Amino acid sequence: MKKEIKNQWTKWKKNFKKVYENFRKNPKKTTLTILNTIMEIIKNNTLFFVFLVVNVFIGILLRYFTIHTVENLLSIKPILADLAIVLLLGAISFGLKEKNRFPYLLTVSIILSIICIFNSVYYTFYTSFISVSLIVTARYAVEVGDSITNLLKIQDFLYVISPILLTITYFYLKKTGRMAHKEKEKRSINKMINALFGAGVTLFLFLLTLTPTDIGRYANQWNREYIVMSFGVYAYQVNDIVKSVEPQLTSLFGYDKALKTFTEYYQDRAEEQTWKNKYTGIFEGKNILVIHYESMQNSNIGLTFNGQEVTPNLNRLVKDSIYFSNFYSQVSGGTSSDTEFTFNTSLMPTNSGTVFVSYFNREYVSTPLLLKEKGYYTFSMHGNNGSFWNRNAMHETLGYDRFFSKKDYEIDEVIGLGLSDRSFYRQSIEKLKEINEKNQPYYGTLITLTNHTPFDDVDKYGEFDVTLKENVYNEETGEYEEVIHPYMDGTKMGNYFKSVHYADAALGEFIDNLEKEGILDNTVLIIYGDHDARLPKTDYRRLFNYDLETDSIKSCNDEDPECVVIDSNTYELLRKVPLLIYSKETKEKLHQEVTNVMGMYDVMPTLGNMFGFYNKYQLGHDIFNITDDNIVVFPNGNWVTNKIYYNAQNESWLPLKETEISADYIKECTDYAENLLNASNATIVFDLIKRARETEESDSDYIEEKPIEGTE
Ligand code: GP9
Ligand code: MN
Repeated sequence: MKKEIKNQWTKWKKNFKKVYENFRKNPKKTTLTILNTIMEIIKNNTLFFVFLVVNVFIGILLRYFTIHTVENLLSIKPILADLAIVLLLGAISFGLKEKNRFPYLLTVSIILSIICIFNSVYYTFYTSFISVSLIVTARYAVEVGDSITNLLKIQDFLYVISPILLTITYFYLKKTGRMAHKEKEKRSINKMINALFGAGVTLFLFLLTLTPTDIGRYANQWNREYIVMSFGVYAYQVNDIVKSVEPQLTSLFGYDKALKTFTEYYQDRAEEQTWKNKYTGIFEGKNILVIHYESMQNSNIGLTFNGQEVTPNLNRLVKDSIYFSNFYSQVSGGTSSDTEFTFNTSLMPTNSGTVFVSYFNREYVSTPLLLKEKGYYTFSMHGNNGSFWNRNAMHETLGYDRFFSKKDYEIDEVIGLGLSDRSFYRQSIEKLKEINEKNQPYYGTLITLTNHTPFDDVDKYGEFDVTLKENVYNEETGEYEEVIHPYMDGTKMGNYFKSVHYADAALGEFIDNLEKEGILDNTVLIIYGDHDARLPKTDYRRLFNYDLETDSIKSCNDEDPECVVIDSNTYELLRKVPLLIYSKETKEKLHQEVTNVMGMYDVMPTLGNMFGFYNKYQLGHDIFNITDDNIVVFPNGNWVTNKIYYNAQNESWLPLKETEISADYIKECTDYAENLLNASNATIVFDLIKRARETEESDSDYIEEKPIEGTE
């Protein structure tokens, strides 16, 4: 091989010299000769070149259909990266016997098109690119998601053109006899070296285009859209595979860097809470009931159809609660489980895998564990299988004494995914009565189920009209007549509102029963929407910009200030969820609306201040301490403050206040977000809280064992 490379190198040098000299003498003729030679090379290696072109093309197609910008379509960076990888993969084919070449190229093309298809489908649902680390959790998404046929679009299958065109070319070449080769069984080492050289040059050109930000983001893998935009989907997937196996090989690499990140991030953290405000200790010793409200969005609150409230009960509760109206969940691929995790630990989801599934065996400082130290009994309740999201194991890790799951409930009424909320609450009340009698103080989490996508069990939700009724004067009869416009009827969002209305009625009954049973006398109720319902943008456009004359969506233009533009950034703001703290005290005097931006990771520090517990490793803040200065970081590196929503994927932003935004401000917040995500990831993946505790323990052992001076 060494000899062949040397020979090829001498040949290239000689050819290059010759071409250069000819070019100086007769540029026109030489250019023509070069073009002819290229054509000749392509003709003699048609299959290889078709392989290159189609696989680079499907990479471009994927970026276009997911990220949707023209500059993205024309961006040379990812094209170079895709080409380098495809060249490398194609080069290998020349090292194979001729008869194995086509099967090999076909297999690679199938794999590459599958990568594109999977990413395309995944992007539709999660607005992000797929991770192989999520394969273990894929079954959860399949079990609870929209039926797969609802998700698939024609464009998801365009990528099969790669293996199809390759096959057509192969049979065409075979038929026309161009495939026949004198040395059929021979490997073409020279061609392989040439192709590898081509891959090397392309890679070099690609590396020249990279900025330090590109490299940093590739290494961290938070910002998946950005990576695909700059590195192409193939390089993204390669990196994703490396990142996904990394945790399995923690002891082999990454540990030292992670430890450094962790140590630096937490080095100035106090061992105990350092601040005080008027909420410090107000609920000390009280019971806590948490309602994890499936897919409940903040935009439902106050929304009406023909004068009927979508969530009359929640609206009533909001008035008597400390209501956080600018609150975001911070979920990644682990949705419900990510929220449970962040709510209870103030850490973020990881950049690969799902914490509940991949990192359930780590050590965390959690709300249930801290409350247990204060004598609380802790439990969780959910009508679905205990194994779903690996809750059986993870609820134990989080410190719940008891997890009441499907096997503890009678499945007597099924809506959507399983046990209906009404039946779940009814059966839970019985368990709660007992706990309230025997186990005070307690901390309990109730995880609801009915209001879950795909919201198609409409018949069971009960009546809720999402049409638009209008009273129109009829000149002929001289009377007003009711005209019904379809509005949201038949849309996914319309069905969602029906489902929400059901879930709200069930919650209303539950709270009435809690009050009746006296369970709320000494209990604080925390209610949060676990994440948004992932409703299509077009449904929001219809909701806000409905043209009842034509039963269609008005297209926004500058002349219409009423028109609500729904782009990818405004959509993110609509993903807000509600958070409420409700108790006797809030009903009497503490009720208020808190409008400062807040994330799921701020709940633990905020509650900690009220109930008297503190987590040194919390990433969020007590909202009553940080107030206007807060920042909510999302798992993909995007962030939001009271001033702007920043999209780190495409570096665009949406102003939320009329103030000057400086480049320094954006940089400062973006760095803050990246440091926080890196620290969180390092903490979880490398189990560093456990390590910190063990180090502290061994340090204190050492101090204890040290002989007291002068006693020896
Ligand atoms: C299933 C439920 C749904 O038990 O918690 O999980 P999600 O799909 O929302 O992550
Ligand atoms: Mn959920």
